[in-house]
Amino acid sequence: MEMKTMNFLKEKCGEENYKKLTALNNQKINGFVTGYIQLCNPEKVFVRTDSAEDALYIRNKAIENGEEKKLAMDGHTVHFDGYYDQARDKGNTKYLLAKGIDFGPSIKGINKEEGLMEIQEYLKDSMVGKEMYICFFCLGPLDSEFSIVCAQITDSSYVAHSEGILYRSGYEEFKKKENCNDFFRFVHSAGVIESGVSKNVAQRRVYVDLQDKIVFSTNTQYAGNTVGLKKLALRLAIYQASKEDWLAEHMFVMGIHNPKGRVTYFTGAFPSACGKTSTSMLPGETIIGDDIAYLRNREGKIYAVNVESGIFGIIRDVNPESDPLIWEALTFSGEVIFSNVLVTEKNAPSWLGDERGIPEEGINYSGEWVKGKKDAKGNDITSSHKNARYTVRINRLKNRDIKADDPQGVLVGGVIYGGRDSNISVPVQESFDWKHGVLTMGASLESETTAATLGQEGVRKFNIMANLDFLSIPLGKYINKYLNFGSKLTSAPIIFAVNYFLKNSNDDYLTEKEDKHVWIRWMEQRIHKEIDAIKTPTGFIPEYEDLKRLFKEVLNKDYTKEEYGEQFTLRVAENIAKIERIVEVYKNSVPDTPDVLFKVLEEQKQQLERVKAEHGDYISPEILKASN
Ligand code: SPV
Ligand code: MN
Repeated sequence: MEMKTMNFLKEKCGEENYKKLTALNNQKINGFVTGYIQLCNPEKVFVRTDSAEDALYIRNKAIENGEEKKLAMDGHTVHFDGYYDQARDKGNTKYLLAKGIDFGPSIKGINKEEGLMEIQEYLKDSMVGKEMYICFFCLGPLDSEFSIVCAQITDSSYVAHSEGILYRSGYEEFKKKENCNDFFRFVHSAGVIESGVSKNVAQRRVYVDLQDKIVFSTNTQYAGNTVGLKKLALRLAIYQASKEDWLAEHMFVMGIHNPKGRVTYFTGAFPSACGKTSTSMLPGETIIGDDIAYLRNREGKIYAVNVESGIFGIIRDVNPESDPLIWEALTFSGEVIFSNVLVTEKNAPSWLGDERGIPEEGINYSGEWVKGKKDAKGNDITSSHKNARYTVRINRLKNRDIKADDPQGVLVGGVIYGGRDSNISVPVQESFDWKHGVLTMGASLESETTAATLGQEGVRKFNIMANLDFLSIPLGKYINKYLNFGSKLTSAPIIFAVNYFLKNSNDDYLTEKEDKHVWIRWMEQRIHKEIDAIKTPTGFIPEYEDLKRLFKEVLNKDYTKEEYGEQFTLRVAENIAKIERIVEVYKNSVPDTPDVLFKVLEEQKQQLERVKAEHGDYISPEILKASN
């Protein structure tokens, strides 16, 4: 390091932090840190090593500076994001693209020079009077071919604290990699803080530079926009994976245990707030991760790891009956950050659907709150936000899988795609093969929007592999990548589709929240070829007798033929209309769509037309079975 830089860093960081930083012996890190200290101009700098002491320092800072407040229970804190900063901001998340590069209309880009200038302007002096935290983490297990080391600069102790819970520490990993210059970088500033929240949300920006593997985020606090290692890193990882031979997915990883002790691992991709986390935590099964997975081909088989070590989960509807494991982690002492919940007069968190009743008043993301409070536009302010969250380590869950940190990953037997679909697909079905699953289930995924992103809720939207929000390569390329990945497998996992949100014509849900446990146990038996299934134009569906047995075994419920008939009726017209919508999306906005997608969807449509001519628009599973 040049003498000038050395002296500058020493002066800004202080002796101790300077030592921690330079012990890494990493030129790129030194340059990175120096550059952003110069630009952001913090009052102080803190370097986080992997020590418990450093983690505690950051947690204490969050409490000291008011980003988090202590709750009554030991280890619990609450954090509030601004009223208009409660979800991922898709509109202001953009890729910095060189002139002439375009990812197609589904992926937002901005001219690189222009975007860089804008964001550097926002970051300039953004940390005056604040402390800068420099943190090192590792995506994926330590010492693993899956993993990627990362450096995060932030002025938010809440962001740094969250990352300490959500990710494996990576300071020592950086040391081991000796002067490595290939890592992900994140620079975040919450910008001007007023009453504890980012003031200039109108200038909220998340800009992603894929070539330099760096993401900038500013004027926002919500973790989905700020915690670099989460969705910002996923965007970088998808790009990197596309150049190498692996996949970066919006997927849980979990183990399903049959009564004889056999364990089969599944990954599952669902859009936000569609049951991904609660599936991964099913009691009696084991969790590896709930949100992001890396998948690699080893000897013709897929292996997966959880990129994270904690959960940033939606707290709405977490209650002792439906999610007993996380309920326990959230209602006993131990480190938890609650965000955007209501804080009661007893200084305890309260959230929608916690089955303890909504208090009359409290403190929430709008300040002091009383029942009936409305915002400036006259809209009701809910006690706790619909996208309120908890941040905990996975090891707080009693059913953490023993292979959760295995650097080899786990062998994947099944891949699941799910969306919020009120009137088309049956609760569970199995694809005919990898290609059919990828194209008709993953690449054709639609889901009704939720509070996890800004904008209107309940609007049906195309969401390829539940990963559209994070895609950093053109869609056609992504599909081809999946197909190629599959073609190199000698033993591909089976692809399934689930739908937890099917309704009848009275708008009532046809399935219960816990029924997902039965669907996944059915998939487990299908993978091991223990049971037959009924072939339909859209995939294989369960036989009644198998579900009846599983409902009894798993949930101790009597499952009737009427329920089965209603749930597994093939809705022909709805399925045809969906195919037509998906074909339109690809035709109109995905210029590089592979032909095979149109071919497979057309074949499926013709099959549907054929059965429609014979049996009409709604075909019961009995009739489907009889025509097998
Ligand atoms: C999601 O919205 O998919 C999440 C939370 O997992 S966020 O960090 O906002 O992406
Ligand atoms: Mn997610």
